[in-house]
Amino acid sequence: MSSAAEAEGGGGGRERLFFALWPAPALQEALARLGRRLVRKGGRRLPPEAIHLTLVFLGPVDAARRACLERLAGEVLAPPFELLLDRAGAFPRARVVWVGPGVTPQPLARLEAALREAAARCGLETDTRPFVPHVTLARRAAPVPAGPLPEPVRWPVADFALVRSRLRPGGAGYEVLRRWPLRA
Ligand code: 3AM
Repeated sequence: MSSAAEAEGGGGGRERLFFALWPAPALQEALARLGRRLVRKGGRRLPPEAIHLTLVFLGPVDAARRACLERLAGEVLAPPFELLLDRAGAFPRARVVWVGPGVTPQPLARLEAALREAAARCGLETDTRPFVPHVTLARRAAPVPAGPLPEPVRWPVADFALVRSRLRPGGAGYEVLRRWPLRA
């Protein structure tokens, strides 16, 4: 397998995919500014266009499974909701600094569960760790103390996305492939 094929998602025509909430550009900019305040030096802050909330990481996916995922994603029922990003935190082992909701809204939990089930029905194994909704703002960063944000960020969530990740020397490059509106 060529290294290029590997970067695309494991070769054999597979793509490295995940489901995510993808903020509008103005919100991505606001979150990037927040990242600059939280991580003042060191670390690698994400550029605004890369900022997102991962719902389900799928790994390398072939064309047939992608078609299956897209079909089942279109059947997901979860209402639009507001996400209040009101806490900062860190995953010290992964050296990730993030912001996230102190309380997970029910529609978000429902959406994540439905997409995880869709992945399983399409024959994909996903992470078995509990879902910790977070928006990564910096990697390879010294941990910040976990705690409330002085100025919480409100995110009106109206859709979710299937995203392709391409590994590159400077960090992953993401491409939103398709979006589905939330509906109850
Ligand atoms: O949303 P964040 O930044 O926390 O770290 C990757 C990123 O997480 C994660 O999926 C998100 C989109 O790329 N990721 C990468 N490989 C993974 C894996 N094997 C993974 N998550 C779970 N298992």
